[in-house]
Order: sequence, then structure tokens, then C-alpha cells
Amino acid sequence: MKIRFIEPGNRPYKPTILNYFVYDRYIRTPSVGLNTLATIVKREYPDTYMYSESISKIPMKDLQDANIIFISIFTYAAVRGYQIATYLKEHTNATIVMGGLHASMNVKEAVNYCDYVMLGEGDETILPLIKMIQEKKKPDTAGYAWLEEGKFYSTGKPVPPENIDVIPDRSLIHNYKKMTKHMTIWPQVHASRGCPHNCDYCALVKHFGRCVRKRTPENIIEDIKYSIDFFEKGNHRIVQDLWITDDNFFADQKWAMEVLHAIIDSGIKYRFNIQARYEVGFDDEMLELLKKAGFFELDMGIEFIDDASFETYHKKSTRKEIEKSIRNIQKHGLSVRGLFILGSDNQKKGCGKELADFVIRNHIQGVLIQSMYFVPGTPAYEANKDRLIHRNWAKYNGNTVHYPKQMTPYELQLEQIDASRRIYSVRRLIGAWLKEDWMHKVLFTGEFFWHMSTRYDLKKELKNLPKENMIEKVNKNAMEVLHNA
Ligand code: B12
Ligand code: SF4
Repeated sequence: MKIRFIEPGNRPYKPTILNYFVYDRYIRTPSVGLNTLATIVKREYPDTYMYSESISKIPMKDLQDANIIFISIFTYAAVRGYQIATYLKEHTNATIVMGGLHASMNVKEAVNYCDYVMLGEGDETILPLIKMIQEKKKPDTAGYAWLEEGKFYSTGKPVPPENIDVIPDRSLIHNYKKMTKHMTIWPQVHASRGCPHNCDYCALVKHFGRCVRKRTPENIIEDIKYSIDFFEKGNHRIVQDLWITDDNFFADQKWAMEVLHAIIDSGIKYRFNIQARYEVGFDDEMLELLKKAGFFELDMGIEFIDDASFETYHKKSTRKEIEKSIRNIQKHGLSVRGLFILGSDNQKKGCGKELADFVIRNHIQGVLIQSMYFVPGTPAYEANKDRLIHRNWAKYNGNTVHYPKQMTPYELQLEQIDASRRIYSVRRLIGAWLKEDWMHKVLFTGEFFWHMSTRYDLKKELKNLPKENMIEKVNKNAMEVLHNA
């Protein structure tokens, strides 16, 4: 049995000197989720291998005689994923299986491009599917969907796995070891899945559920050690940093402390950053442990800076609490990175400058700014699906894709560009070199170029964005109907 795994990119991989300096143009870190599944499959089927367009081209030659090809898609990679799946269906005899957040949440769309879509997390359902395919049987347990003579069949979403103690075997990913000399990719470990909150726009809580499942501290430590080793051996990395990518690592406080104690006891000397909600900023004991374990930065999903937006999307936060939390985190010697959304119904023209002022005033060191976007299956999508400009998923990578209430899409995209330009200005770059520590000098410089490339893409998209707001659009359409009548 020859089994291959493919992670399509938002755009295909292209080798260029820029990949050494600019993250996210043609280079990104490969999927830990798909790598985990490949690791599970490899135990039973030795001829298993993975390609990720984040770090290499996909050699179609190797896929020609594969028996099963698994393709993973997030929304931003769906168009490219469908393109690859269509090509492989036409040019190979392999059974094509799609999965991942977008395929699972948009199953009726994805099923048109492959033989099976796998629903939810694949850890416990992937081996049974391979067996069914080998035995030429149709699935009769939860977790699968397919088309038969044009009719849609689904066995429903499976129960999420409880035991997720799998260490992804990075050596299964083509070209990965070679690419670890690029400072624009970095080690990452995913320690838990699920989040007890329920923000309206969040696809994750729909995909992984509200019940938090955790890996054991021992398993996480082993993974961290392996991951660091994989990146460091044979390289001279300037920035030594491992990213714990959980969405809400601190949801189970007791477990989070156990993991931090385990890192301290293991003697691992490395730098870590981690995603967090603002509440952790009020937990002094946790902050002290984080510092002791080598964490230097918390990546806070702040999203909005006005209380009205928090209320609109049921994000349990307030601006005042967030600012208080940031101050306390910084007092403990940790820096804060902000993850933001622009384009809520409550925001108006000028929100880009307001965001930049907030970031600068609160000394937030690094930002990801993303336009509001709605993923099918989320409450925010149901409420806003009539306001999408298009469903070209390839553009759902930070661009404006909807009609905001109080601006035109064109204006919203300009606000994003404005915020990025103000935060990553040359003056602030010089300031970082004069005032920040070594780590943040390097990080700010890298992000300065990353944001420059992001702004270039955002500007390129401007010409496609409507310069009218939703009401003007509806009125114009009504006038056209009247006129034609
Ligand atoms: C690490 C990370 C990144 C990394 C690496 C991404 C990667 N290659 O996986 C980097 C930094 C590159 C990144 C970038 C971006 N990201 Co990101 N990222 C994440 C993060 C935090 C963790 C991913 C992860 O490891 N998950 C854990 C594993 C276990 O889950 P998984 O990958 O989904 O896999 C499991 C299941 O889904 C399933 N599965 C997955 N694939 C398949 C395939 C088959 C065949 C089967 C059967 C099952 C299956 O089984 C796996 C194991 O259970 C997620 C949030 C999250 N929790 O997922 C956001 C997330 C994936 N990112 C997101 C976004 C939007 C982006 C950006 C567009 C942000 C931006 N504006 O720049 C960019 C896009 C990059 C690009 N241009 O291509 C969104 C995607 C939303 C969506 N609807 O698709 C997420 C979900 C965050 C969010 N809060 O919404 N990201
Ligand atoms: S807190 Fe974060 S991960 Fe949890 S539901 Fe809200 S946005 Fe999603």
C-alpha cells in the first residue's frame, strides 16, 4: 500500500532567496495536524510520506502509483487543494481523500473534488478508512462523507479522540529537515485541542469542540525535545524559539501548570511563545512559571479594541481588562503579541489608526491583523453570508472579503494597510534597534519585511474591492431591477 499526504499552500511553493528573509510569501511551516495523521498511518503502512507546499513543490511523479492520497485543507488553501485533487483524480488511480477544517465544515463542497471527505479529526478514523478502501467496502462508521451517483452520503461527525499523545514524525515531510536552516520557519508543538469558549466567528470551536483534550506532559516534553533537535542539529539558528500553537493552552489551569513544571524539570533551555486569552494576565503564579520555563512572549487573541465589537461577536473580553492584563504580563518580563481582526460591524473609517495607536501605546511587540471573515458552519457566517463579496477561498487569507456595516470593503482594506504601515514604520524599526532586546530587534526586523510583503498583497487586491457599501449595493441592484422592468 503506497500512501501519500499532501498539504496544499495558499499559493504553490517557489524556491527563492526571499524565503530566507520573508515568511509567508512562498514559505510557511508545514501542518502539524497532517503530519500527525501521517505518523499514525506510517506505523501500519511503511510506504507513507508527506508533501507540504509550505516548503517544497509536490512531485507529481511520486504520486502516480499511490493507492491513497490524503489532502488537508484550511479555507485559505481550499482552492489550491481542489485543483490538486482534480488533477490527481484525472491522472492517477489513487483514492483521493480530503479532510481538515475547511473540508469538514464545507463537506458538501469538498465532496465534489474527491472520493471521500473525512469529518472532524482523523486520528481514530483514518486507519479504518484505509482498511475499508483496501477491502473495497463503503464506510459504515461515523466520520466519512462521499457522493455515489450524485447522491450525498454521510456517516456523521465522529466522537473527537481523547488520547492525542502522538509525536509527529517530522522526517516524514519531504524537504523539511533541509528547510530548517531558514529562519522564516520555526519549530512548533500543538499540546491540546478544543476551547470552552464560543466566539461567534470561531471555526475552531466548531471543528475541535468545546471539550478541551490534552496531551500528557511527558508526551509534550518528548515532542518539544525532538522538535528542537530537528531544527537545531546542523544549523546555526539566530532566533531560537518554539511556538506552542494551542488556541487556549490555559483553559485547564492545572494541566497548563503541570506542563510548565515539566518543561522546567526537563532542563530544556529554549525560548517559547504561546497563544493565550487575556485572563492569563491576571494569574501571577502562571506568569512566573512561564517566565521560569523560558517563555518570552504571549500571543494574545485580542481581536477587537472596542467593547461593542466584543459584545456583537460574543467574545468575553473588555478593552479595560485586556489593557490591565497586558500591563501585568509585561511586569513579569514577558512581551505581548496581538492577534487582531479589523472589519467588525461596530468599526468605522479610522479603525486602522485607532488599532495602531492601541498597539503602540500598550507596547505590543508584533501583530497579526486579519480582516473579519466568516467560515461556513459558524454563527457569524449564518448571520453574514449575504454580505460576502465572493466565495473565492484563496483570498480568505487576510483580505477583506465582506461588506462591513460602516465602511466600504475598499475602505476596510485601506484601514488594514494603514494599521500595518503605522505599526511597522521605518521610525519604529529604528526604535526597535535602539530600545529592544536582541530577540525583539531580530523579530521586529523580520516582521517589518513580512508586513511589507503582506501590504503589497493587500494593495494588489484593492482594485477588486467594491467602493460602495452594502446599502448602496442593494439600492443599486434594486434600481437596476426597476430599470430593466
Ligand atoms: C500553526 C498555525 C499556522 C502556521 C502553520 C499552519 C499549518 N500549516 O498548519 C502558519 C503560521 C503558517 C499559519 C498561517 C496562517 N494561518 Co494559521 N493557524 C495555525 C494554528 C494556530 C494551529 C494549526 C495546528 O497545528 N492545529 C492542530 C492540528 C492538530 O489540527 P489540524 O491541522 O486542523 O489537523 C487535525 C484535523 O483538522 C484533521 N485533519 C487535518 N487535515 C486533514 C486531512 C485529512 C485527509 C484528514 C482525514 C483529517 C485532517 O486531523 C488533524 C489531526 O486531528 C491554527 C489554529 C488551530 N488550532 O488549528 C491556525 C489556523 C489554521 N490559521 C488560520 C489562518 C487564517 C491563517 C492565515 C491566513 C493567517 C494570516 N492572515 O496570515 C495564515 C495562512 C498562511 C498561508 N498564507 O498559507 C485559521 C484558518 C481558518 C480557516 N477557516 O481555515 C486557523 C484555524 C486560525 C483561526 N483562529 O481561525 N497558521
Ligand atoms: S477564545 Fe479563541 S479559540 Fe476559543 S472560541 Fe474564542 S476565538 Fe475560538
